[in-house]
Amino acid sequence: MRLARPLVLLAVLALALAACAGEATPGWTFAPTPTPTVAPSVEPTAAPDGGEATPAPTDGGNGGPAGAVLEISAQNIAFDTDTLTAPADTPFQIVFANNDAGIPHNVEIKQGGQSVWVGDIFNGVETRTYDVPALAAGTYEFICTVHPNMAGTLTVGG
Ligand SMILES: [Cu+2]
Repeated sequence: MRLARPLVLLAVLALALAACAGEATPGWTFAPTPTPTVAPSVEPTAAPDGGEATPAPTDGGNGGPAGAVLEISAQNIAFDTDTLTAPADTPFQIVFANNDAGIPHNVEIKQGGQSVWVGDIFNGVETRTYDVPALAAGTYEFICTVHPNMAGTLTVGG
């Protein structure tokens, strides 16, 4: 049994060393509490308060970009004006007031004696709004179909 002693001593020594080592330096350490990865809090993009964008007026709407509205009236079988001006290549409107009670009038547009556009004929007293299609630039005549002596000049694009 000569060999047993040294082994035991070694074993004891080893245990002591292990214990010492264990006390001196902790075999393990708490890992630093991992900082929870805080996702950058993306705040919901607040809708701009009342920021209702005002779209610029675009073409294609009623009346076109200019939204031109001509006004004309008829009374005592005569138009109140003999000149009208409208934008070229753009639909426009004519607000026509027939102030002759019981008498039919309208507005018709001609060029070189040829009818270009005819508005509905209706009895006064009534006001109607005509939608006139786009016309090429130029000089036109406007008349009342019923009373051709009611006439004037429509300048388009001038
Ligand atoms: Cu008339």
